[in-house]
Amino acid sequence: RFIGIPTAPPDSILGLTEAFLADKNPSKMNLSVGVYKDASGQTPILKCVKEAERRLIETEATKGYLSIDGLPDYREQVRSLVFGDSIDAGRIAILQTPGGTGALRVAADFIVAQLSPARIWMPSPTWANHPAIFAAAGLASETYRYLGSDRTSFDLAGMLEDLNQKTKPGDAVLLHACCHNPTGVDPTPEDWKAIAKTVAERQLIPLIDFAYQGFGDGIEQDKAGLQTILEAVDEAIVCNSFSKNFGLYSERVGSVCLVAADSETMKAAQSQLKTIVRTNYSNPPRHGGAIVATVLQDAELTTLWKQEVDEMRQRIDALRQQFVETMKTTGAGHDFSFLLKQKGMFSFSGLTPMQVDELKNKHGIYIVGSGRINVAGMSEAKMDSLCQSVASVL
Ligand code: PLP
Ligand code: TYF
Repeated sequence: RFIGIPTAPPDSILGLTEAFLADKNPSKMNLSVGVYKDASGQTPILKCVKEAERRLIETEATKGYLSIDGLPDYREQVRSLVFGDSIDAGRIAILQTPGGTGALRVAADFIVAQLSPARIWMPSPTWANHPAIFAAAGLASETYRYLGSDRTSFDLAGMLEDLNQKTKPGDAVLLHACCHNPTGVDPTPEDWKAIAKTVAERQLIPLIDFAYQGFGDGIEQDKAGLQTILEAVDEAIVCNSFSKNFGLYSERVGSVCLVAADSETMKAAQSQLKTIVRTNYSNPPRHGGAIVATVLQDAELTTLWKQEVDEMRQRIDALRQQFVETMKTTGAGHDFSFLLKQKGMFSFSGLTPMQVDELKNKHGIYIVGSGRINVAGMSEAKMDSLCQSVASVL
């Protein structure tokens, strides 16, 4: 019977947007969910995407099913964008998935089906959906230390100690390729070398979540950590997403990429990944993948895309600076300059759950309970009022 089914708790991040929409405060601000907004507060459709869509409308000849692993042109572009020529294409299986979330779920199902009794080690903290996805797939998860006790720096020593002392060979380890969600705290290139060495020595399988390529230091630069890992190991899984860097949030486009030691192993693993997709959503949606492929196959549109990603990243950096500077003028006496070192959309502000609650209830400012602020949701025009509100709860 349906009667008696208990109500599930709302998503800790998306649930806040529901509350935000219902809030009648005229000066409300949503700095919770990780969505980019421009100066007018809109989440724009990129110009390169609009142009690709215009071309697709003219040329698209069918809405027939895609194959289980998606559009071949899309997969080839993902390979080139994420891996370049550093790895033999015959070792990489790529499947187009419904967003990065779809990729993570396929990866988790694959680990459970083929690598049991593996566990996955996640950074503490991590995106709240990570443990939820792994639990839904039946994949046991554990955490390793990531954020330092000062809440603003990376605890490399803690991470390595946990991986060295607690993991078993064959366990998976979740790594954020760049723009760590929720902290914005990323390893340095030197840190990545030490992480790669430990991952290889402990015979761990890296599951690299690459949802923010281009939002850290740049499209090419943001691959550095992933490349260091792939130089050290011969097996890995990479989950990428085009939600943020193409602004294709609702089109649901990403991919799960499996790197194997040789092409025979890759083909066997690929067949298993396809089985998982077949029994889940059958095959991916076409439109988002077709847009990404159209842009990345065209030199002019690719140039435009890179400019648009650079613009988004530079705007976020500018907002970070403006926030730090404006906070200084409030007289709150709290230095936020650690935000300037953080990468991507998010920053861990250090605000406590009580301060977060007060911001919401008194000022209509919504940030995630952990104190995570979506910097990409701030605006130049509302910066003063945001900083006054933050100062008043400090
Ligand atoms: N991984 C991380 C770390 C994320 O923050 C997100 C955010 O949305 C995703 C994966 C999934 O992205 P998508 O919206 O493409 O499913
Ligand atoms: O962390 C974020 O805000 C983004 C968006 O269940 C998101 O990754 C948040 C929650 C969720 C799905 C996407």
